Amino acid sequence: MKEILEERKQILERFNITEPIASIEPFGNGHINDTLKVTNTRGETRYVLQRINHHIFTNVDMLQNNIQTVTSRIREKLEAAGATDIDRKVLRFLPTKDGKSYYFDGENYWRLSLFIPRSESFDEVTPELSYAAGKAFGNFQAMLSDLPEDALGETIPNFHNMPFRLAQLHEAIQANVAGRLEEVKDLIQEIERRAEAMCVQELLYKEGKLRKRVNHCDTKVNNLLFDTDTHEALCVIDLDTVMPGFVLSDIGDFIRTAGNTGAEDDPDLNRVGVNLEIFQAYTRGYMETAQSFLTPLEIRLLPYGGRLLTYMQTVRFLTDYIQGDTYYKISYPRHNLVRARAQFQLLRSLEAHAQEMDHFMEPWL
Ligand code: ADP
Ligand code: GN1
Ligand code: MG
Repeated sequence: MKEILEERKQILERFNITEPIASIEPFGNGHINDTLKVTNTRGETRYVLQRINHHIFTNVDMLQNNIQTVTSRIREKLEAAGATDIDRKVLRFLPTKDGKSYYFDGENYWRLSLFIPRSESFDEVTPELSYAAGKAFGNFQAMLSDLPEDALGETIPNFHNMPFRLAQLHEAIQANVAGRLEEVKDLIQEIERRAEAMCVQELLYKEGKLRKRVNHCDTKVNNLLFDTDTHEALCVIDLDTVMPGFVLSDIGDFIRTAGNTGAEDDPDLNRVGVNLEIFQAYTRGYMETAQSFLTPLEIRLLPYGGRLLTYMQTVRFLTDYIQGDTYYKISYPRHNLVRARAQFQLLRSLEAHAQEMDHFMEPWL
């Protein structure tokens, strides 16, 4: 235990920190990076130390540049709007002693940000919190909407490109390296049946009917911090995937995570389904801050966004399962398959409620 702490402290020493540190402990439940919280000897959590997964984010310089661009733009906008308490509303990353935005220890890449005090994130939300989240994510997109087109790189190329994700699934099926194909044939069939309908965005883009915007691309409900006392939405975090993409990604991932009555990896499929109240509250909040820049087509497609991102996640979890679990962190051997089946169950529920959800968009059309 002591040795691990010493090792972590040595990493921290590369950054400009002088106060005495008591603990550096794992934090959060992300599937990609490793997140640690840094607490001082007075018991105050002060920093968040993250080990970047450089197998997935292969261009760490691009990644950190993106984050720098995004956080400084949001900071500018908040300052211009006369906001107070800005370090709780946008992440602040701390440079290393030699002025870099990350530290490379010869094997791993590390970055450090200020911990936002009196804040919390949730895996489940009430309609009130969902409404606040909608406003916050819409506002996030609005604040970044005037970034020049080449301001951000694609940190993971083709990240939310549905035809590309299907091609990856097909490659995994062909190779069948882990010999797991037989037990997932039913799921593959269901995926194939929906493939064409789920690749509509890329077609609309080619036809010039849909544009790309700066998106967060990972709007899981726990990537938003709320004020512990007032429950106002404070700060959008986990900025690794902020990049140009389709606007449906961001409403989609929120519905997929917050608008699910079960867990993302629920082994009990009876618990999984769409929570329409959460969808409605989120949409109301989102439309308040995003209506000004959305096109009527984008507005009409918002419920489709929920289905699309849930479908995409089914494909991604299943692909990883077939490939032998090389991408997502897993907690037990069939975890990725359980995740894929739970996501598919949610998709079916979203499909069953598609008309109602489409109808809900009418006031804005
Ligand atoms: P991951 O890649 O593990 O999802 P996140 O950046 O989302 O990493 O952080 C994981 C969790 O840690 C978040 O859900 C949030 O609860 C907490 N967290 C992250 N950054 C901060 C911060 N700057 N201040 C307070 N809490 C944070
Ligand atoms: C990953 O790191 P985390 O847990 O916030 C993934 C998302 C998926 C999500 C599924 C870079 O997000 O795209 O939607 O898991 N991030 C990356 O829970 O692949
Ligand atoms: Mg996260």
